[in-house]
Formats: sequence, structure tokens, C-alpha cells
Amino acid sequence: MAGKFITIEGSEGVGKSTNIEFISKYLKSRDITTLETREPGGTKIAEEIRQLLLTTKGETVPEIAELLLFFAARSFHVENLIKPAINQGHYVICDRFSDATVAYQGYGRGFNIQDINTIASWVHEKMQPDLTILLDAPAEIGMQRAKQRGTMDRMESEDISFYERVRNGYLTLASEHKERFVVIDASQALKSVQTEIAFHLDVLLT
Ligand code: Z5A
Repeated sequence: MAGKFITIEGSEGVGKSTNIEFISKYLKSRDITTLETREPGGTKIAEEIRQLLLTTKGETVPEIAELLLFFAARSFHVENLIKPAINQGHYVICDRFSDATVAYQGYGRGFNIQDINTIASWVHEKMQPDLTILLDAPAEIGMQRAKQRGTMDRMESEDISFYERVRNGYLTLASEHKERFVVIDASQALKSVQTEIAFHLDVLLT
């Protein structure tokens, strides 16, 4: 039996990594085999592209190069890890996917959304997540939480208006794709966030 594809989205520091751990434990307690992965990254080459994307090495990173590198990493990830795992019956839990490119490079940087969707369709055709959990919080909250963790990478060094556009982009996507998106208020206590996540996982499992 084929597995499922669950993605978790939201701006930085909203709790994606923390809740992926929770989702994995929750599914495993129901005898489901899971695979946790992330974007950019997930395979050796995609992780190398991640390093290129999150540092500057003293060079300007053209926005088009950034956009194409995210999709190049995704192509390795989809073909070498995500598709094979789903075909083997795993529930793949992925920290970000193409919705992140629409939110960050589209709504954040200003690339045409239709162009991004076209490249996405070249990279993963019609493949879409079965469930996308959007952890939503005001940009300041996520930035504060992320700052507490220490140094900021290249993508974390934008000003607040960029993260506000990203947040609005995500909320727009959620309203356009109600069939797979659920939006959870990530500014509430972690326990409440996880109660809501468990509810949506139960719906997916029925
Ligand atoms: N990016 C892009 O531009 N385009 C793309 O197509 C893709 C990505 C795929 C990847 O960074 C960067 O690439 C990202 C988007 C861009 N850049 N930004 N900015 P990443 O994957 O390394 O990092 P991130 O996605 O920004 O996530 P993060 O910073 O690691 O945060 P998180 O995983 O969402 O949060 P966390 O580490 O689970 O939690 C942060 C802290 O908050 C931690 O101490 C938790 O204990 C705490 N926490 C979590 N939940 C709560 C609640 N509910 N209450 C209180 N405290 C909490």
C-alpha cells in the first residue's frame, strides 16, 4: 500500500522541527512507518545545495539562482527519497516543500507565482502533499524564537516586512488549497498546537 506525504510549513521559528518530532512519534505509536526529511535537503546532493543556499561565500546570490537552486535540490529529493519512500508505504513527513517556494520566492521576493508553479510542475508533476500543516504566527514571534537559538543564516537575515509577506503568502495558499491545508495558530502553547495536529492526523488516518 502506498504511503502518504505530509508537509509542515510556516515562517522561521514557528515550531516546524519541534512538531515534526511529535508527528513522527504520534504516527509510530499507530504502527505507521515514517520518514522525516527537510527542504532544502534530504539527500547528499540536496544537502550540499542547502549549504550553498544558506551561506553567501562572499558572493551576491542572484534571486533567480536562489529560486532555481531550491528546485534543483527538490528534484534530487523527490526522485531519490520522497517518491521511493511513499511507494514503499512510508508516511513521509517533510519540513517545507514547494509551498515554501511560493511563499518565500513568490510572495517574499516577488517572483511570478504562475512561473513558480510551472517550474514546480516540471520538477514533481502533479505530486502534492496529502496534508499540509501550516503553523501560523506573527512574524515577530517566529523571529524571536529563532533568534534565541543563536546565529542567523543568510535566509534568516531579511527584515520583518519580508517575513510578513511570506506569512500572508502562506495564508493565501491555505485559502486556495483547503483540500490539503490546515492552519494552526502556532503562537499558542506547544501542547495546544500538538492537540490540534493530532486531530488532523486522525482525520488523515480515517
Ligand atoms: N526556503 C525558501 O526560501 N524557499 C524554499 O523553497 C524552501 C526554503 C524549501 C530554510 O531554513 C530556509 O530556506 C528558510 C526558508 C527558506 N529560511 N528562512 N528564514 P531552515 O529549514 O533551516 O529553517 P526554518 O525553516 O526557518 O525553520 P527553523 O528556523 O529551524 O524553525 P522551526 O523548525 O519552525 O522551529 P523550531 O526549531 O521547531 O522551534 C524554534 C524554537 O521555538 C525552539 O526553541 C522551540 O522549542 C520553540 N517553540 C516551538 N513551538 C513553540 C510554542 N508553541 N511555544 C513556545 N515555544 C515554541
